[in-house]
Amino acid sequence: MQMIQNFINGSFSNAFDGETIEDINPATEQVIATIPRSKTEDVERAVSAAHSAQLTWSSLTMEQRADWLDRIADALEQKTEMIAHTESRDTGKPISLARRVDAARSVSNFRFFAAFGREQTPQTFQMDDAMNYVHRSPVGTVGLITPWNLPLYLLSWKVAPALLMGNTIVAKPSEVTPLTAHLLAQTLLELELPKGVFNLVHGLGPEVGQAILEHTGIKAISFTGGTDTGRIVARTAAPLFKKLSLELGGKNATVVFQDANMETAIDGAVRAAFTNSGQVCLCGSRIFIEESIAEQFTQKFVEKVNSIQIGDPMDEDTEMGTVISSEHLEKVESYIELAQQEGGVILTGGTRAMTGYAGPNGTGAFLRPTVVANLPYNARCASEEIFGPMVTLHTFTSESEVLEMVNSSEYGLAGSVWTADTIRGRRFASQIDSGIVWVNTWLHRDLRTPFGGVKNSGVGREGGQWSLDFFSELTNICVKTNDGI
Ligand code: TXE
Repeated sequence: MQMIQNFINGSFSNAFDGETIEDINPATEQVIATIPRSKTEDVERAVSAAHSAQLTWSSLTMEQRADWLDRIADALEQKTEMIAHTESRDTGKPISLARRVDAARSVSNFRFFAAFGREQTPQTFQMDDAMNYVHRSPVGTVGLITPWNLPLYLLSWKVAPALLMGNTIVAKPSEVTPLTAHLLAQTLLELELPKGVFNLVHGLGPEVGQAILEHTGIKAISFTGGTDTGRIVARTAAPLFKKLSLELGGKNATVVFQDANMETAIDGAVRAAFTNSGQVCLCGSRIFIEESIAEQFTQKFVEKVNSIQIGDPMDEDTEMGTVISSEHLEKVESYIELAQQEGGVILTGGTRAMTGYAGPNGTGAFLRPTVVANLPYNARCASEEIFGPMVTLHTFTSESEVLEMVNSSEYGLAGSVWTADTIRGRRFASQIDSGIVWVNTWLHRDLRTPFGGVKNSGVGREGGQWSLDFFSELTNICVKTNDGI
């Protein structure tokens, strides 16, 4: 069992009061690590270390910081297998997915921002009699709070641009999946990143997370997590005038028009629904099918879902592992029960998976991918974020009808549209209240593009230029060049 420690001012230490929390592998239900249960005092130490490092770090040139990001990417790439195994044990996700997405994307996040930083050119605006120079400076010490579904991927998505722009960091990973954040801290220690530039405090959201939000020495908060927690973050940080980026939940729509390529749409809809056991904020958990193809689509969709291989996350052939915890399993199961009360018909799934693989207690948080039909589009199960392997199917007869159903959601993060007519696809996509819409694909990411949601899915955008903007302050310096006016 690993005994994880905080990483503050370049060295590892316990929480100031020595308290710990257990970290559980959801596939075996065994305790695999303990982490510090940090509090305000630990955040205080981390912020003080970050402040001491601020000048040194921000004095480096963008080019020098980009070199650091490349060094971090190289070091993480060397550890691909370790990252994938660690993430798989901590989250219960298949090792193949952890390798392909979590490990690979964590490396590419650092690589991308290194290259993107080097491409930046100074912004100037010439007037007849003056020149405007847009000067960027770091925000200062920033707080990064991340969730359990894509632990290192989402942390690196924030750490890379924050470092690039000259900020120092106090990060808090989810208490449910702390291991790869620790691995990142170990890597930064090995690379001898200047002390205090990156600090990691582990613990519970309402304790150490809240202390980060409240600390007046932390000037910006980048948060990814649930919408309810997002409200707490906004309520706490906004009156302190911190910069805020909130990436919250989603209830994303997959819209399949009758002219869509059936095979491609089914593959895409299954992937969108069940990748990472449906625990990606971009997952398409409401599927709207044009009525004329609904029967055929539904039959083939269910066949495809039934072919998903559930089992030991460490098995290379496994396509779906567990959900994040037994508590979360119960939450998803409560929605399956609710779906039936609401009049839904379960077409497949709905029960715990008998995978032939189970932890020592004969359990593990395995749930069969679940497809529910016959629910009104505004039923609770079709409206609330479930964040598990459960989708609802709905039919429509016209574009205006489906648009109304899609936009009835309180969320607005992502969506996908499947049609042979890409002009219609683009037009329809632009009418969806959402930060990201894919046409004939899903989770096709170019890191230069804006990422974020509308409505209850969040505030602000990250990605490419938007990340650089969030992690920097802009000063316009206007220099008068023509005397006499
Ligand atoms: O997330 P939390 P939870 C959704 C999903 C899930 C629900 C709840 O629907 O079922 O949220 O998940 C930290 N101050 N998403 O409860 O609590 C917490 O420790 C500061 C969608 O696990 O939002 C963790 O590090 N921080 C989402 C982080 O917030 C606090 C991914 C996120 O956890 C805090 C995960 C506080 N008061 C869940 N309370 C997505 N958008 O991808 C908690 N935290």
